[in-house]
Amino acid sequence: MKKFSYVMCICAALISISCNKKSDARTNGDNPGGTSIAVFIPGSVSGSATYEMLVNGVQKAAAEFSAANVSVVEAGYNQAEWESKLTALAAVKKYDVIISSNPSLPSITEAVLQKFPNQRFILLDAELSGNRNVYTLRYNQREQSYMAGFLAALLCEESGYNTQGKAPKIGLLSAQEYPVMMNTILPGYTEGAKAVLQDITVDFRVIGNWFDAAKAADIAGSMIGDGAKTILAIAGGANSGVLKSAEDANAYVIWFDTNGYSFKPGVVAGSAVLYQDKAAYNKTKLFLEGGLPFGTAEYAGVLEGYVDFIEDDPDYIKTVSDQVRKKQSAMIQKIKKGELILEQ
Ligand code: RBF
Repeated sequence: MKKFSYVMCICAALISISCNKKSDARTNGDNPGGTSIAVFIPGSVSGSATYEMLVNGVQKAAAEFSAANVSVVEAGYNQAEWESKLTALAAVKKYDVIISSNPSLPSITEAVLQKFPNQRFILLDAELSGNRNVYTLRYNQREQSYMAGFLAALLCEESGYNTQGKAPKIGLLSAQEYPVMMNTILPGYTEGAKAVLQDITVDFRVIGNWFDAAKAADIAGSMIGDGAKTILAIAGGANSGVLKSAEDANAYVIWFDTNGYSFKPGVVAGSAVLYQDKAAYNKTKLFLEGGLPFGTAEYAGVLEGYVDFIEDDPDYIKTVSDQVRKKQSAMIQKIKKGELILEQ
């Protein structure tokens, strides 16, 4: 009898472990008993800061769990192929979760879920609520772009444009037009700039893809020639072309998403960043522990520690005058203290 209850106890414990495991991650043939994660890159990892951070964060979290493995799948730059590639990934029914990033993923994911309703997704830099198998995290990009625009206008003001009889102007060069760009980033950048110089204008131009550095260099050169001496570059792999033109013409570039000062010291004058590596790590870890709230759409900004402006980099201190850095810093402190609220 004693032996029987002992065996029953062990059986109950094993069933409980296997149930817990199941509620967290389904098992599969390639990784029996483990958790398989696919990172779906809508584009290419190299040169795209948000994707590099995504891969690093997921891999770091998975490394802490011996039974977790990660496959990175690059879908390339042809956006027309993303839905079929994501569908194919779900169709193998091998991955406990597919993790991806960019604001176009929610609608593609919804289409995939029509065919594979049990596939789970973690989407960063994206928003979709109310789907039981999808978790999303969106960043406060009004704050991020406001900080970039504020600095761009301070640099414009310092350049003495008004003593040369010129109108104040800054630039934003984007790879493509997309809703977050048009409804949040461009307005946030303009708003930050106008907080410094009310009559400033933003020269907004579009490349048409996320990889053509030569085209980006041509357009940036033309923007600088037209009077925009500071350009915010949001073009992934094409950003290197903006750096090249700015260096040739003694202009400045504001970097977005990651710390970019070292890419061209003296040219990159600001870095308004997202800590997507931290988000990818935290959310993957939570998933592996079974605690990620699928079905919810979270939102994080400066106060939550996911959006920031890098002020302590030696190249920032060398490139930007004391006077401009002090004004930029005072604005950042207002956001950090909750005195300047930039809700999205
Ligand atoms: N950002 C990149 O750095 N590289 C990319 O290849 C890239 N592709 C994108 C494709 C689409 C359809 C959309 C909507 C955004 C893309 N982004 C890309 C932008 C990224 O999600 C984010 O908005 C910007 O990096 C600014 O934070």
